[in-house]
Amino acid sequence: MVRRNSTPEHQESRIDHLIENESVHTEYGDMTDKSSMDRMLQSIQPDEIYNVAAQSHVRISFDLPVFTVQTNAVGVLNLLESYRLNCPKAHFYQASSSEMFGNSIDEDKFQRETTPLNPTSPYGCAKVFGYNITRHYRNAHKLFVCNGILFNHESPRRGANFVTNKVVKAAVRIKASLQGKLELGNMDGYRDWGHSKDYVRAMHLIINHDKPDDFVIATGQTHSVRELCEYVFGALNLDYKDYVAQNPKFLRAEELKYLRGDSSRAREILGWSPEYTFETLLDEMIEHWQKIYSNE
Ligand code: F7E
Repeated sequence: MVRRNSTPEHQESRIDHLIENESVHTEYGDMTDKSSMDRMLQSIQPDEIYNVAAQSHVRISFDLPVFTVQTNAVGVLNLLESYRLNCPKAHFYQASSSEMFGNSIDEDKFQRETTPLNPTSPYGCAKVFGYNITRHYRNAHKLFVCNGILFNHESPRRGANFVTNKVVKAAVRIKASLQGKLELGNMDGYRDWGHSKDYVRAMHLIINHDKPDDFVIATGQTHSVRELCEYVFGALNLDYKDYVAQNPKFLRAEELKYLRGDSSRAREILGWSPEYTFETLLDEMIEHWQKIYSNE
């Protein structure tokens, strides 16, 4: 499902290679327009539905709180209703998020399926609604719906306004003398960063499990944004302290300070474990940007 965009060349540019192969078929739709989902689900009758649609940027959700809630919360309800009425035999995956935990941490300093949800952003609040309404549809209507509670997942395809790709891209540009400085927000937040390929594999395992359930997907390792900078600039033989400055415009009205996920249930029940580490993930991202800027 693709959203209409005023410049057609940006509509599907990130999946052009799949569309050219004809391995993907797209239709216009929007999470705030239930009629678009009815049309699609009636005609396609899918076996599996993955809802990964969202206004996914946490800081921007403070600027666009109503849009974020309409898309990330009411949008999930639109899709669940359309699914319930048009193709209830399908399996349904809801992209829930570690941002739902907010500043709630268990005594052993991990977050897991039983950790209370205490969100600290409009994005997190909307995701809590999406999570709860998905569980409600499972209990009330006996549908095969599940939540993956995914911690941060990254790859070279990550948008460059999320911190991993922002840091990697800037460090490679600084190394190539294409840029002088990098401005960031809070450098003392901790995140549990994994690779999107590992996490998409987990989504597929969750939706194909023999019963619908909710699972935390995380690496179990946590690093601060400062440590991220240290690793990335260090890999390029640079000292991040010479280049990184704080700009308050990247701070959030309420910061989520610490995330570290315990994915034992997914590891035991689904047999999932990540192949990438923090370091191999970042090495792949560095290599990606080096290839792009070596041509300039
Ligand atoms: O921030 C800090 C920022 O925007 C990570 C989304 O996929 O994961 C993602 O949400 C950390 C935070 O991701 C900058 O304050 C410092 O502590 O890359 P991020 P996020 O907010 O954790 C969750 C699981 C989702 O569900 C979301 O959809 O980095 N930070 N300086 C910065 N972050 C950004 N973006 N830009 C900065 O300049």
